[in-house]
Amino acid sequence: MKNTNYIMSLSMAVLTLFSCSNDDKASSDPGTPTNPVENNSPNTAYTPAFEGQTRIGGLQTNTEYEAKIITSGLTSPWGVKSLPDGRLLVTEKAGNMRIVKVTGEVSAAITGLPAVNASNQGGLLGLCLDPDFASNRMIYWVFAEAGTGGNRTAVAKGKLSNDEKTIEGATVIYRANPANPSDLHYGGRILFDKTGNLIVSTGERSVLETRPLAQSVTAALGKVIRITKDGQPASGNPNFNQAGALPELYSIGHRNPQGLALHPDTGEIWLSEHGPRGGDEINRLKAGSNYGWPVITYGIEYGGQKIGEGIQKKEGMEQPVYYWDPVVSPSGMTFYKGNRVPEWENNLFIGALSGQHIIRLAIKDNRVIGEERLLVSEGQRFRDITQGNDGALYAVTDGGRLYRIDKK
Ligand SMILES: [Ca+2]
Repeated sequence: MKNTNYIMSLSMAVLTLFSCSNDDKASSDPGTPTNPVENNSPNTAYTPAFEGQTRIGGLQTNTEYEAKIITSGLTSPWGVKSLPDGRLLVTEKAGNMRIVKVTGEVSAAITGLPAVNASNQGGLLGLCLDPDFASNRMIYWVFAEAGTGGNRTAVAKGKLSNDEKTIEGATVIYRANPANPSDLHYGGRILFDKTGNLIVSTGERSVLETRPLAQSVTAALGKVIRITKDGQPASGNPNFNQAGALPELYSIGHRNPQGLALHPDTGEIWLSEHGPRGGDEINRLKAGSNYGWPVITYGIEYGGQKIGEGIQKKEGMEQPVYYWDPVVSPSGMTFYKGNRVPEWENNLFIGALSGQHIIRLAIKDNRVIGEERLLVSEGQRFRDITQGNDGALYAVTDGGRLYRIDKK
């Protein structure tokens, strides 16, 4: 009953807010929230830290848009980014990188990449292009690497050859220590921040032995790191004020963050992470902050037990901007910029794996004000989504599809 009141008062507030601006057709009007999109019961009776932190009112896109399958010929694609000419550069989990034309033609596998460990959740993961790609043709990517002591999340870079058949001079520039035999929870997204440094998300590798390392500033697991193009700690990184603290750390206390996006207006970094049973999160990153895992969480163990002390809030630990219970498994994400679909301006789009849809979150003053589920009828596990240079959204699915989503 309390939740219903939240939502009713929120929708009225939003309605009032936007009814004032309808005449000037404010491009950021996301629509009027209605009932939440989630109908299933939560796994817990945990209480949100603030109104609208979960189960916000539902939205519906009014502008006519369409989703076209460009190709179904990919094999477990994991990351997608637009090249300057509008073609898509895609990673496939087994270790291949390919270029896909918007007409659907898929290139042969690009050679020259270091070997990946593709067992279970590992493989070739996220990618990004150098801000100067048009002149230097440099690409950066994350992968699961087998080595002494087990597996690591690793970062490599290389130059796309002029004939686009190979990556020249591929070099591993960073490895997240310590290694562990687990082949789960690698994190795996990468982007350039507004200072020209690389931001990389790493997972806590899932097993009970490594899970607490998400809180350790001497381990690179369950972190966001900020490094130069050569893999060195970036200047201006936060100081965690502890002996042995890794100088590459940007934020700590993450579980398995598979989504990163740069806010187009603020330049802030937003992150998605998989929770356990309940407790998937969207976080807005602040340098030097602790995002709580596994001390605080809105989820429980898969077997139903509480995690740690079973607490959701603690001094010195950040609250998620938004969370889901039950989980939707949020993965790659991007902010939408532009007015092809006017109500999408500055909205956050996230691929949902177990949820089998694309999540649209409308955000105002760093709080979620509405949620929509797109492409639900496709029945696909959406792994990554990006905005192309033509303004359309492009999304890849575990089933091998690449979608183009745009105004009709
Ligand atoms: Ca958290």
